[in-house]
Amino acid sequence: MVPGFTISERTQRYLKLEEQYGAHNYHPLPVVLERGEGVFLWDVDGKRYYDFLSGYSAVNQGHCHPKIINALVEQAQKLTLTSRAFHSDLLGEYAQYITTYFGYDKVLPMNTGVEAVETAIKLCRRWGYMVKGIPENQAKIIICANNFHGRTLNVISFSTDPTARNSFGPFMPGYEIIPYNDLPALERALQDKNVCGFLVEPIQGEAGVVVPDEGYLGKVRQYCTDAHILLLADEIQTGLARTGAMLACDHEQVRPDVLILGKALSGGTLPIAAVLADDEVMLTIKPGEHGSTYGGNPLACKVAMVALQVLKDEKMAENSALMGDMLRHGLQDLMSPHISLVRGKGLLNAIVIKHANPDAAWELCLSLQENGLLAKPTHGDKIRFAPPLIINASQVQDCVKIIARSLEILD
Ligand code: IF1
Repeated sequence: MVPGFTISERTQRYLKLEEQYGAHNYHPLPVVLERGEGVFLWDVDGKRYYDFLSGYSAVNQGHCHPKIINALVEQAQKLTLTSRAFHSDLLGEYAQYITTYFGYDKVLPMNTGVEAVETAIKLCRRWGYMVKGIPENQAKIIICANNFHGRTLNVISFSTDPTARNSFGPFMPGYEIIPYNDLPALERALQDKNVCGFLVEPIQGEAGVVVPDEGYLGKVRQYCTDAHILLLADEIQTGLARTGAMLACDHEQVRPDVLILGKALSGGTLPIAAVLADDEVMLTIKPGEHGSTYGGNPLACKVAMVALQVLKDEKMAENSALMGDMLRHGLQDLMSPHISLVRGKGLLNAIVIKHANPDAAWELCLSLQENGLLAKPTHGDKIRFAPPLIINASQVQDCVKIIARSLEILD
């Protein structure tokens, strides 16, 4: 166990409630949070923590960003939902705003990330039949191993993670899995004339922040164009300034045919996702053929515009690049025998723990919690370090010290 680690009685009460009445589909750290501001979170005992998860990159702008919260509250007092049976005064304005922001003809608004992924896949298949001329029901989409694109039955149909898939079948056909960061494999898969798209994370998040070789995305873009198929980029986690550029694809000047956004599109306030594409793709879906009750609601439209504006106004991509470099260098300089690898881009980072104890990463996270920093292990040995993008240099240095001190429990 982690020396000095105790759970207060107050915290225990919250944990018990969840345990008894909530489904057991998660294994969170034993911390109960009640307040957030900027890079910080506070638990029910009033203890303050650095947030090194940022709601899995939904809170890029920092917790309870005042401009985003103001927009949320003001709009909530005026109009929240019309459904798409009627127009609202904000949908057109938002559509113009976000398409101009990212340089696409049109947007299709959804709510959660996985809904946007599903939307992108539907668009891709439609385009395959209507534009490329693939015979009905033959369309194929290429996907990478170790992907994470969400948890619907269709999306887990192309997951390679047994934990996400096992005993949830039968699965949806029409997908071919190739290794990530493997151009020859992509080239081979593209020889099938029924392929209509390639769905890819520019950096694989859940896989443990796997950054592909330099030049990979650029080549992927070229291969997709040459084979006349759509490049679908899932930037739900890597987008919106997280990796030190507005989109991770921007690092290689790659423009996907279909851009998928979610998470930080609302700055962590409500589920807002979007799919962006040009007319040739977007207009293949006609009225009544796709949608959702909440997609494009006025509250979401308002919040998303402000959440995007704040990213630009506060130069969060630039800060993410600078602070990310500082964080990775700080971690490397620790020369810890327990860290076998530090990797990432901007403020999307992970360390790989090397230790005889298989629970070492979990115990390190408890130690970090004890010392005032919240991070979550994944796949047993990796820990993601992804603070809000407004973190400053002295805070990064403070965090590196906390991490150094916490590592001592593994000695
Ligand atoms: C959970 C992971 C992160 C995503 C990409 C689509 C989605 C996600 C690239 C779906 C969601 C979340 C889901 C969340 C944990 C988190 C996660 F560890 F599971 F993989 F961030 F790395 N594409 N990722 O990362 O978006 O429908 O959830 O809005 O607990 O499942 P969603």
